[in-house]
Parts: sequence; C-alpha cells; structure tokens
Amino acid sequence: MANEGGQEPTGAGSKQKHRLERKWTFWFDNQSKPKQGAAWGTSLRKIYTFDTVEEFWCLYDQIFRPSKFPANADFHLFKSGIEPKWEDPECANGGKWSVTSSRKANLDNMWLETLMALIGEQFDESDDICGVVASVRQRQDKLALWTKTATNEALQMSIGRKWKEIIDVTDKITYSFHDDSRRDKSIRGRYNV
Ligand code: MGP
Repeated sequence: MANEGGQEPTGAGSKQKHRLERKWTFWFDNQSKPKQGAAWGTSLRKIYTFDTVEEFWCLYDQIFRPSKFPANADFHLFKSGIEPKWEDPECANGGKWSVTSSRKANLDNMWLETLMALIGEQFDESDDICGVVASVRQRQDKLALWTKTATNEALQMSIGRKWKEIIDVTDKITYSFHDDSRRDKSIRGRYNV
C-alpha cells in the first residue's frame, strides 16, 4: 500500500518507515591527520547503509554535514555495492562532474540538494550515477558527482545539466575522466556544461 507521497511504508503503526527505491551507503574519509607515506584510501571508511527516508535524515542530521568539519575530509553517498574509488568496477570507466565552492554554507546546501535528488531518484539517467563526494578543504570546498560511462558524452551532458539545476549553479562545470586523473593530474576536463 502506497501512502500520499507514493512511497511504500514499512513496519507497523507509528514506526512506519518510507522505503527508498534502492540502498545507499554513506562513506567518510577523514584526512585531517594523514599518516606519512600512507596510500590513498587508507582512511576511507564505509559508515552506514540505509534504505529508508527516516534513516537518511537521522544520519544526515547526526553526522553527514560537511560544514561540521574544519578541513580535509571527504563525505560520500554512493549506491550500495559501489565503492567510491576509481578501482571499483562500476567506476573504472567513469568520471565526475565537479563544482567548487568558497562558502561552507554553500557546500552544505549543494550537498543536501544532491543527496535528496539521488535518494529521490530525480535523475532520468540514475542508472549511470555512482554517487556524490563532498570534499572539505581549507581553500575551496568541492562537490563531485561520479558517473559510470565517461565516454557517453550525450548522457554525461544530460546528467550535468540536470545536476546544475538541482544545485542551482549557473557557472560552467567540468567533467573529467577517472582514467585521465589516474594517469596525469594535469589533464583537464573533457566536457563542459
Ligand atoms: P582527488 O581528491 O580526486 O583530487 O585526488 P583533487 O581534488 O585534485 O585533490 P585534493 O588534494 O583536493 O584531494 C587526489 C589524489 O588522491 C589523486 O591524485 C590520487 O593520487 C588519489 N586518489 C583520489 N581518488 C579519488 C583515488 C582513487 O579512487 N583511487 C586511487 N588509487 N587514488 C585516488
């Protein structure tokens, strides 16, 4: 039985929860005290997998607000089963749309709008999306939307346009291939929208 919002309630009585279309996982990478010589990803942790609206809000309120962290931390929301790494098979041929933000409050807003769009399945191309990463940095915060099929330009352009609407960005944003980032940090993005 669907409720007014069209979502499936689970459980009974006042404890009913609203089931999401799929499972999502929050990840966290605290790089504020990096160990010298440690390989990338050693501080990356899977935190919690959820599939209800109520769990999402609880996790978001308690932990996953980027502005709570001063600097050098990454927050991730990825589809359950996909690791936020270039090496993950679903990400290996993918890339990311990126935006920067010089205001903490702005990062929080864009992050939350993206989270809601993802768990609410607002992208027509949701199958191609892996997840989103918020990077809290001293100078400039960053937000990146990771997708699967980097070479499909039309698909990526469509995702990029939709994402800009969601996060209310009018400046140009850039799409880069993970494969380029892996080989040479200086390679610029491939698509702009
Ligand atoms: P980054 O954080 O994606 O880039 O990667 P950015 O935004 O240029 O840098 P930052 O300093 O603001 O974080 C930074 C570096 O981390 C890369 O050059 C890689 O060495 C390493 N790295 C990042 N990612 C996402 C991966 C990954 O998925 N796998 C591996 N092996 N290394 C990664």
